[in-house]
Amino acid sequence: MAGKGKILLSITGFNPQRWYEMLSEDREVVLEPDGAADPSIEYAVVWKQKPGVLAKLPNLKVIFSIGAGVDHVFADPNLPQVPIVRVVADNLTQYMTEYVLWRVLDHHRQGQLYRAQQTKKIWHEPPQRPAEDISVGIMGLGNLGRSAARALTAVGFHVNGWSRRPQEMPGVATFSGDAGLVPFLNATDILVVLLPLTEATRGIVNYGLLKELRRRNGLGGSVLINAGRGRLQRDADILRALDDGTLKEASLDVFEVEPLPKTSPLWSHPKVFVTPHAAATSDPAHLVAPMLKQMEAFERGGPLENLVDRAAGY
Ligand code: NDP
Ligand code: OXD
Repeated sequence: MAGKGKILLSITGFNPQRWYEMLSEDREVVLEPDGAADPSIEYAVVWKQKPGVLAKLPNLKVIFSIGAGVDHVFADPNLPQVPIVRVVADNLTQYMTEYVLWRVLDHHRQGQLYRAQQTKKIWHEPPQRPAEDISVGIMGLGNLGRSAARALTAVGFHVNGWSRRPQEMPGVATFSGDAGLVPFLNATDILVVLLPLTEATRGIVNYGLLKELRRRNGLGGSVLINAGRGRLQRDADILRALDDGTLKEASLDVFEVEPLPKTSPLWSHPKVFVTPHAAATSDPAHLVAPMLKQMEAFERGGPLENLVDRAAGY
């Protein structure tokens, strides 16, 4: 471990034990508050770090987010000006792709209806339609959005994608920027949100946006699936849209406030499927090794991969 930069592990919201054990196999790791101002700390591995803790480190060189999203890192108003590396990993991408496929297929194959029928012992077969009749629109055609798009096209869905900058993707109709948003929504039956939370995207999934989705379709309405971030959406607007028929159903993995308060009507809404920010878990068994590899490469003078663009906020 001699000569290797020390790591500060700063995690809130869950037990960091497994991350601590695995990182410690290679380098010295300190947990707050012991290591908070230690000059030998060169790396920080974080999830929702305590605000101000990183600014105290005089020799911090790189911040590693243990998630793909980095809004939790930027929430710190005293964030030091060092590179931020985020997670881009096959394992995490696979989890998210599975989640998106699962939710899209469940809505497409009318899971909600069959579950309701089963509770009443109703034997009734509604009409079926092929995947190719349904357009799934993915907001956020990045690492996770592109993988989900590939899986959905392989099943036969028509797929639209929306991104900040123009993108090309075989088999996917792509839209970008403010000008592309309404045309993208107007051509979408099932909306999948895989955007990062930034100043530009906060609250974007609101009633006005949901109104633009295509409702006259084989599904009998439009569907929202959000696995990006909760503060991309307005929970109250989703409830309003579900109650007035603007939305047929929703699958929500993320919420404005997490954990979702027990008083939220989303918990018991018959048209809502809730998961607890569990679409794609950051598993240290898959993510620690590439993180340590990056630290080693960085110490040999190599470039960092998966860097966050601080100006864009993701
Ligand atoms: P990427 O950075 O690879 O992709 C982000 C995509 O969003 C890009 O296509 C980008 O456009 C687009 N985008 C960003 N800002 C805008 C904007 N203002 N307007 C239009 N498009 C925009 O991120 P990932 O795919 O790796 O991850 C996406 C998000 O998924 C994460 O930020 C995180 O919040 C969430 N996530 C949720 C998890 C969960 O368990 N629920 C697990 C993992 C991630 P462009 O291509 O032009 O850059
Ligand atoms: C992530 C997450 O950003 O799990 O990776 O939310």
